[in-house]
Amino acid sequence: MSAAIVALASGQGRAGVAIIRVSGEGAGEALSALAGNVPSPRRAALRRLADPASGEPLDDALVLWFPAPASFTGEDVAELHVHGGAAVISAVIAALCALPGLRLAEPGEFTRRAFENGKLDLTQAEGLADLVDAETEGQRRQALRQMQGELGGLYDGWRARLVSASALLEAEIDFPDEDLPDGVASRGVCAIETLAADIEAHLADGGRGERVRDGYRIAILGAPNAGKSSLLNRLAGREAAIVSPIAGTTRDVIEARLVLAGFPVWVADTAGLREAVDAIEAEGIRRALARADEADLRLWVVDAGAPAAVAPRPGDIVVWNKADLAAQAPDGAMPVSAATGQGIEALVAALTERVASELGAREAPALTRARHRALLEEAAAALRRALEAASIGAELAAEDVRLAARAVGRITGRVDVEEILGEIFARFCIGK
Ligand SMILES: Nc1nc2c(ncn2[C@@H]2O[C@H](COP(=O)(O)OP(=O)(O)O)[C@@H](O)[C@H]2O)c(=O)[nH]1
Ligand SMILES: [Mg+2]
Repeated sequence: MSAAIVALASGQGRAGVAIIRVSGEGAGEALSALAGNVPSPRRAALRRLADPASGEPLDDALVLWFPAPASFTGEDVAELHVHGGAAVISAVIAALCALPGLRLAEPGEFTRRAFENGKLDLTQAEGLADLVDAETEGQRRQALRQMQGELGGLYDGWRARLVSASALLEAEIDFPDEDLPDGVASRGVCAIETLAADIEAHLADGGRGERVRDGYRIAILGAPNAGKSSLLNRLAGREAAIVSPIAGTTRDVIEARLVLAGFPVWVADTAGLREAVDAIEAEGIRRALARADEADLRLWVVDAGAPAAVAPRPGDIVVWNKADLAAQAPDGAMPVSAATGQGIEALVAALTERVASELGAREAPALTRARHRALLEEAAAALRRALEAASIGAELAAEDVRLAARAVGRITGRVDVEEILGEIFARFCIGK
């Protein structure tokens, strides 16, 4: 067990209750130094806390004792539920840190110890970080599934299958002239083909899990004066973008964040698409087109009073704006009036349905991070090489399968992870 660390585990600022956590060697002594005798494991007890140096009473608190290994970190853990005022918290933390061997925790240090003690794998630690950051229902659900080990279980399963496929190939290397049971090597090749297909299908999920974390992106596009900025303001419910009858008003990309179907959504208003009159507008149009390219969905706004041609891609939505002024919407376009609000509810319903169908939960857990994507791409590339090499010789193939297993193992932290640990845990806040 490592030396004990101390931190505020609950949020900063005034609150009814604040939770101070101590983990490591000496946590039990620290608890009894402040609270008298240690309560029975995992049972809350009311105690008068006092400063061990001066005897000065600090607070009345609920205290809990989680002896190793049945604790969050896998070490001895004490929790002090004190009154959530700044002076109480700092006095209790100061009294704890004055005890020999205790110090303040670094960001993410509790979770790092939990990982090092095998309480969770790296994907679970990342899921925990996402759960703490989750702002919408969809984010909470995805983070919870990941924290509960669904994604890590999938990757560990792949790693185990890769290890046994490489064993089948190695059997052929080690006993080339002996009579192996029929088709040992070809069973290895077969297993690799299936795994490569599974990994590639997971990679080709359109970034669903990453969208749930970072937000689904909608770009509003169309001619100047079509009412793009008015539409953004309608959707956002506030004056996010400047609206004016002067064409070319919007030049930069302006974004508003919405929550649709429980998922974060970024809606971007852009400069109107036309021949630019100056260099700044030209840059605005360049940015608009770049945003259109990255977006998950494009809304093409057409001015019903002066319809201009638009270039929707399959799946894009055409919005027939200023329906209060003019003619029937053409087939397939949604009539709205950003000015009066007419048709906005139907548009929001269509967007909600789209976001829900693209990001909504599936059976299989989604890929959630660029870190996982990079390692899986490495694994998939190694498997493609292995399949090519298999026709030449088992040695080459076996080496590539081992590389693939290593890459997948690094996602959950089963193999050489030291260098990535610092990066992951430093993103946590202190006390987590
Ligand atoms: N009558 C009517 N006018 C609108 C509507 N939407 C926008 N406008 C007006 O059209 C002009 C251009 O709007 P704006 O949102 O700045 O267009 P953008 O250049 O596409 O961003 C402004 O004068 C708006 O008040 C609408 O639904 N009906
Ligand atoms: Mg505008």
